[in-house]
Amino acid sequence: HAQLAFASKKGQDVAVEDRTPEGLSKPLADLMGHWDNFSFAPIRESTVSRAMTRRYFADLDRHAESDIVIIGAGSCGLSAAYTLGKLRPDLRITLIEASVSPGGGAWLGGQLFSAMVLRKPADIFLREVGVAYEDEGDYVVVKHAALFTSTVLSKVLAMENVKLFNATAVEDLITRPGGEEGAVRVAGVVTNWTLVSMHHDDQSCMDPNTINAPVVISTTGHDGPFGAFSVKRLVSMKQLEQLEGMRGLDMQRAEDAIVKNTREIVPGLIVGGMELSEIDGANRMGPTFGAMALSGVKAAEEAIRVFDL
Ligand code: AHZ
Repeated sequence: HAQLAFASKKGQDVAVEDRTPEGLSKPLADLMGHWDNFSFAPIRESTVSRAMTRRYFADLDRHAESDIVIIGAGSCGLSAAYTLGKLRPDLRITLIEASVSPGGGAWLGGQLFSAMVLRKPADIFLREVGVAYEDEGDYVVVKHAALFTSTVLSKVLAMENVKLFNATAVEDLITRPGGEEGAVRVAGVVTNWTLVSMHHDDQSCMDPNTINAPVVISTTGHDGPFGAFSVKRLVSMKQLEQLEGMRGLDMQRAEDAIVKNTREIVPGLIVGGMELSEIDGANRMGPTFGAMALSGVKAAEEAIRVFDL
């Protein structure tokens, strides 16, 4: 029998259960067909509230001092979080996503089509996370982009040292004076509920919250309603002269450029994924995701290098 490990009783981690020949766990199989006398264990409403809020506030408290913050949980941010979480279980990693649903543009393969295309050698990342694909020679195809995203997401969420705060927008960067006159290094992020961020024009005085971290990875995508957040802020705080602006679509060139250029842009701030194209004037690649996965891997590598300095 295949066995399943899962959280069961309060304070206990693992119960191992037998499975039926069809592969269902025995307790689930036993439940089926017995719905007439079925009822849930008792609950009081406040218990549910406390179960959520106690954990959330403990997480806020713990992650107020993080080792690495990742802004944006799209395909690049999730790949970075996965790689970092795996390589460095000793680090406290905070993933902040403005949308309620993490995943960015990686729930569909392109337009409204399902399949996700990744050019080799990004198949290495698919094997790493355990996502099946069809091998088409120079490229591989995952049957649904949501399979890629949900798999990476589930692995990241299960990591002890990673916390995702979704529905939370990064509104600004925390900075400290850098080495040269006028230069800064990034030392964390300024956050707010996304719905609050969206109402600064019609509500007054909704001050944000903060998270300190010596290393921040920004993967907020190309410019748009939510995108290119950190690099636009670097321009307004005079750390970048101007953004080159993302260029037109050229799959062949775009993906190599994004991976190659994934780097620390100002001390303490690493930029990956399509946000980079706005700094460097790189092409977009459209619906092929290999560069997002591998830029995430490289951003994680860079973050560890900077953290260990
Ligand atoms: O919600 C955004 C998305 O989930 C999130 N985000 C943006 N601004 C944020 C902020 N605070 C917190 N201020 C923020 N979160 O960042 C995520 C970016 O995901 P994405 O999928 O847009 O970017 P990516 O670089 O991971 O992947 C790009 C995928 C693309 S775009 C493209 C093209 O246009 O040609 N081709 C590909 C493969």
